[in-house]
Amino acid sequence: MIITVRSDIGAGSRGSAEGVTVLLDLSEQSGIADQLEKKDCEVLFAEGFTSVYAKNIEKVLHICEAVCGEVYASLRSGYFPIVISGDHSSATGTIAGIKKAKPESRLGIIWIDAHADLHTPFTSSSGNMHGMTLAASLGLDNVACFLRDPDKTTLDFWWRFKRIGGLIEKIRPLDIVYVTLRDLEEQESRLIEELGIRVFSTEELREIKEKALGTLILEYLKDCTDIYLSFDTDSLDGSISKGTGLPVDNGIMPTEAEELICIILEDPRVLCFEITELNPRFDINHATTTMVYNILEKALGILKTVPRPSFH
Ligand SMILES: [Mn+2]
Repeated sequence: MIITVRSDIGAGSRGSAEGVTVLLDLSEQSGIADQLEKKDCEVLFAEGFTSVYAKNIEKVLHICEAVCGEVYASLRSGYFPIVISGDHSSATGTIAGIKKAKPESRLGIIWIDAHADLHTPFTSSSGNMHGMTLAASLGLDNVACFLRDPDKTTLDFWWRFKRIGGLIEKIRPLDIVYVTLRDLEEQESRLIEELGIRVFSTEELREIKEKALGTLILEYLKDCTDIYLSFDTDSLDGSISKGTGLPVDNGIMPTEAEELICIILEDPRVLCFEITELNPRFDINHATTTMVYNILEKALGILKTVPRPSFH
């Protein structure tokens, strides 16, 4: 099942919501998603509380609650959810939905992203929610590295945001794997170090190649019962891919990303895949759109071939 989330309000710049429509349109034109159910996550843009510490937090909370509900329903109905989202804050809802559907699950997270998304309202200088996704899923505040002193209303919403789906600590730090992480702040790198989160750099990928890296990642997550794979467009090399909110150089090449994602998706423990942060407004000559669409096409191809009772 394809779940679309047309929201970009968790990002610093607008436009990634349009990326969702572009990817869905291309999929429909080519017919690759013909056999799949589609579900659009309703995104209502009523007024909501916002603050400099966590921009649009009330709306992002409601969107993520909706994503949680759709991912939960999808898994419980026996589908494999493929989430196509605007900005990466949606993944807090995705993870919450997976845990709600499978509370006993030990969920491994493969986060292919230039960024760690480990900020909180206490540490973020931008206040952009798409930089807080994994901190929320881990139930962290990181007050030790505080930079700001958020007001009570912000913290009330932050508490609700961490608690989407009913659980606060949904995942364990040691069950997260970062791939091509390369643009992070001091507060985030301290957390990664303290919590011992596994990071694979672009250099490591290039040295051992996709197949060996995929095997290494899956082996690292051997004790996890389920795996969620999240692909942020900004993991792609910023020198060739501009169509995302925060492009960063020294990233993954499109063919490397395709190969690695396919190897990971061959593991039957993978129960959800998300693709996010394609921003057509910044996409010169549709280069990034083509790269991301090709990744989606390859991923759908693999998901169709690997026996999974839930893929429809
Ligand atoms: Mn991200």
